[in-house]
Formats: sequence, structure tokens, C-alpha cells
Amino acid sequence: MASSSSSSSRLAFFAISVLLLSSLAMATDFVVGDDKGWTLDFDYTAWAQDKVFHVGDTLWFNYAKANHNVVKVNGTQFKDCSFTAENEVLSTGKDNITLKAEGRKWYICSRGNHCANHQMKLVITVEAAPPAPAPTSSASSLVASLSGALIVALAAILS
Ligand SMILES: [Cu+2]
Repeated sequence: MASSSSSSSRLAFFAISVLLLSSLAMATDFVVGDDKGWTLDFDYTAWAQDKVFHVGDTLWFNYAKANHNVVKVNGTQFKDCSFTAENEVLSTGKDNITLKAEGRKWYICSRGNHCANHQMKLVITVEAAPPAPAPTSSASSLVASLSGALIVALAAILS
């Protein structure tokens, strides 16, 4: 049956294209420290090393709020494990930070000596958003319209 094999390959093409398109358009959630979260004596430099951070991605800091916090600092403060009253402090225990701009970002824990002696410091480099950010209002509408165009193209090729 030629018609049934062509419709199943059409379905496969469709499924693959939707997956590819959604992965392009979707921002990534990074849980800092993965299962360990934001904690003492975890190597956040190693954790960040093999990851690529883009504008639009989100960092999640999970930790016991009685013990830790997250302070946004600059490069010098990061090196010295220092901060001032002007630095933004997050302290809910489940903080998320959406990366809004390219460049280096630095985060430390300001409790006790956690930054200086227990590696509670994270530096990342944020890159531009992944290819073809939509000039349209939302990423999902881009995916929808691209998927639609692809289906039409595939239907034409496969028919
Ligand atoms: Cu801490």
C-alpha cells in the first residue's frame, strides 16, 4: 500500500520537524548544581564549564534559605567574595534568574565564609539568544507558523 507508507513517513517528518523547531525556540532552565543545588563545597566552575548559557535562559538556585542566599556581584567582588548593600540579594531558597543580557554574570553566597572557603561562587558567560529570534510577539507562534509551512512543503514533496 503506497498510500499508507507515505503517510507514515509524512508523520515521522512532521514529528521530527516539530521537535527541532521547538528546541530552537525554547529557552533552557539550568538548575545550578543540578541535584546538589546551591550548597557548600560544590565545584560550580566545573558545573558551568560544559554548559552554554543564552539570553532568555533561566538559572534556578535551590537551597535551604536558612543557610544560604544568592548575591549578584561584579567581577571584582566575585574574586574577593565581597559585596555591598547595593548588590541585589535573593533569599527565597528557590530563586530564578532569567538571563537578560550577554556577558559575564557573577553570583556568590554571602553567608559566613561560604564564598571564600566553600566555593559558593558561580560565574557564567551569557551568549546571544539562539538563532533566529522571532520578530513576532511570541516564540510559540513562530514555531506554529514554521511548522505549518513545513507541513505544506512536506506534503507537496511527498505527494
Ligand atoms: Cu551559603
